[in-house]
Amino acid sequence: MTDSETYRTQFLDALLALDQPRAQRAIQDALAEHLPAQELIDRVVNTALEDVRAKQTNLDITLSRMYIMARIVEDALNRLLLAVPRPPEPLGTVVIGTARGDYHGLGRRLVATFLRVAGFKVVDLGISIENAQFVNMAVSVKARAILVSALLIHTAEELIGIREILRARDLDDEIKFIVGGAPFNFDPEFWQQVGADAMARNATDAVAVVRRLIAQPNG
Ligand code: B12
Repeated sequence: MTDSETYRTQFLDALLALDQPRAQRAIQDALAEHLPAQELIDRVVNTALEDVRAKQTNLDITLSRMYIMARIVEDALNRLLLAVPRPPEPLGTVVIGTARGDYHGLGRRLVATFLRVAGFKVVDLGISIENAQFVNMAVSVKARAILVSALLIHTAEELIGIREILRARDLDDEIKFIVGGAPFNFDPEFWQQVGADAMARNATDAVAVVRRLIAQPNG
């Protein structure tokens, strides 16, 4: 029996070598050994991603390599998603998207995938989304939270508009507003300046924050 640490090393090596078939094999072999999918997400994929993020922060990884790695991680998570036992009812619906004028999509897609794995119903609007669109969609699908990814400082600053719309429509209590992305990781108090209810530094923390703020069965 091989433990998750061995698969973690195999997965990370494959990731750093940009070798998608080898990364897939590590995940498939681990599943064939009956390691629980949730354990593989936490101990294999997520810890490998943290290593990669540390290297990215030290500028050891180029942008194009980062892009390929994020796609490999997304593919692994989508495979694991199929193997994770789902709660009998969705834990709640959330709307996610990237801020207007912002074309960075990798972090948002990872957060969306982690939330789906955790049992939330996720409506992903994609990139460059207007503030009003977030609120309109949240109302229309009865979402309990709006999650916005912003990687550029100026697109993050504009998110105060979401709080203004929520307040004007008296939706502050019903719909939580959560942000994430590089500017919020760089300045740990910035989320408050844009009127958010919370931020999270990574996809695992995003799940914990959403659980804390909204989790209860509502479809
Ligand atoms: C890859 C990348 C790109 C790619 C994006 C590819 C794509 N399809 O997504 C491309 C090449 C397109 C790009 C373009 C640009 N980029 Co760029 N990019 C990056 C880079 C290197 C990595 C971002 C990334 O994908 N990381 C990997 C993912 C997995 O991590 P993440 O996004 O941080 O997401 C995690 C957390 O932040 C969190 N999270 C993310 N979103 C959310 C949302 C919620 C709700 C929650 C709770 C959590 C959460 O969880 C995620 C998973 O763990 C960053 C550097 C950085 N440090 O972020 C620069 C960076 C964001 N880019 C930057 C810039 C300047 C640009 C350009 C303006 C460059 C140019 N001159 O054209 C353009 C802007 C285009 C536009 N209008 O959007 C700057 C922004 C600086 C600033 N002060 O605003 C950065 C910080 C680089 C730098 N140090 O200068 N970029």
